[in-house]
Amino acid sequence: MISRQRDFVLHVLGAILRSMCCRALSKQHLSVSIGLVLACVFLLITTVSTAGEVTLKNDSATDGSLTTPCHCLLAGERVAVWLTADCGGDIVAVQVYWRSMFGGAPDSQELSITLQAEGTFPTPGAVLTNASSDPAVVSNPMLSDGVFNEFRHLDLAQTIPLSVSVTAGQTFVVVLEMLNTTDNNPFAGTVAWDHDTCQNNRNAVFTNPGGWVDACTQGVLGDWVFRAVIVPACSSDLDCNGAVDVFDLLEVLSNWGTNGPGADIESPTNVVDVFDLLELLSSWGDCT
Ligand SMILES: [Ca+2]
Ligand SMILES: [Ca+2]
Ligand SMILES: [Ca+2]
Repeated sequence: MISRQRDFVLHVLGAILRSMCCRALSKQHLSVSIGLVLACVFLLITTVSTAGEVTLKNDSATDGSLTTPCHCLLAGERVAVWLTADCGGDIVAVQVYWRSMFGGAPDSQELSITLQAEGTFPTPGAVLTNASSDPAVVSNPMLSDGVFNEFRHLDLAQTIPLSVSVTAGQTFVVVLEMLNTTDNNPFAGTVAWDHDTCQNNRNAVFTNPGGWVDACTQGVLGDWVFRAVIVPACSSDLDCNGAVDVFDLLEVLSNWGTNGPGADIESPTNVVDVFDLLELLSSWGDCT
């Protein structure tokens, strides 16, 4: 009897607390007491879902209209972007923004998109390998005008997932090899650059003749809009120190209620809220 009464009291208290949590947290009030936050954490811990992905990029293009298409490439030429992984994890997708001058270009099938080692700028290194030791080469990518074209498989039939392991601080190169000529054809889809300068040692072109050259010295005025999507090995390790710890907790709290991209580790995205806190706490400790 005593046990049933205790369970009943706990059940009622839990319901009251959940109600308080939902009201307080839905208003994004960090002023709610620490005790209430901790109680909410333990009551809501079962709602944690999978961690998110991180997109690496050099460019600042938030909109395709804020790019310039480069109608400058011959068949067989290549465009390369150097990206650096903040934390270790797996590259699971690459993205290429593709556009024509006026829009409405037909889709273009190009030769390949390859992930390569850092090499020595402006020359990329060896081709990286997939988790199953396949060369990390997306064959015959189909690129559409005016969108970020994302590739998550190595083959057109989409049977071989892209999955390349990288370590924290590792630099790698995304290389697109052209099958079609876009030089002097503003109606063709092609690669594009952003509008706030071309960063050193990040953008290259393989010219024919000439070989690998720094794109910034060839009239390219911005960063190529190529990106890589990574699933971090430990998404809650916000400062990449190898553990989910108090530094990461402070980062979440200091970004509470904002869209702080450095602390937005869990859906809903674009807001740092209790779900990010729960994800962090559920993975507390050393990254494995
Ligand atoms: Ca730029
Ligand atoms: Ca950390
Ligand atoms: Ca979030």
